[in-house]
Amino acid sequence: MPAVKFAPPIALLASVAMFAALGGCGKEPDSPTESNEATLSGPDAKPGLAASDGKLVLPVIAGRPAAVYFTVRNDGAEPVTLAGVHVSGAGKAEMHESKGGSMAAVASLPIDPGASVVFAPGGLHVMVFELADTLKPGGNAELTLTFSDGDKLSMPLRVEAMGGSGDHDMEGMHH
Ligand SMILES: [Cu+2]
Repeated sequence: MPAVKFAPPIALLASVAMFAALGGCGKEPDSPTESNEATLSGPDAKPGLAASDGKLVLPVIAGRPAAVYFTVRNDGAEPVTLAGVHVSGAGKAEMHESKGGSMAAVASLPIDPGASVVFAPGGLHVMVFELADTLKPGGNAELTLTFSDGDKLSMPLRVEAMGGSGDHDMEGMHH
């Protein structure tokens, strides 16, 4: 019977060196997407999907709907279909798409493998109704995406007051 062989020490040293090199690899420390994506490893993290840059823009006039913007990327091998949205602290949230000055509800949204979908002013957005008054500028909320297979993905939202000129097209377009 041959004696049990131990892994050559050189392999161990090599992996230690590699770990050190990876650990030292410089990433921008204050990148906002980094902190957003860091929370996606919880129980509500759908495998293969990454969401980032989430924000909730409060209406100028209380009682109006807010808008949520974010980016979601499908890094998986299969297409997925975004089928629903929920925002913490809000009674109702819907996917909408602005088209030529009006907007239409979006019931479901397919995302191909390798594709990103950007919810941004003037295009796709989540319209948020019945806002709790706990949602204040500078605070946080949570967006949960539900997919057609029942999987969910949650991401943090930074709560902002409506400010930049790019957001003004939301005003007056709802009831
Ligand atoms: Cu809308």
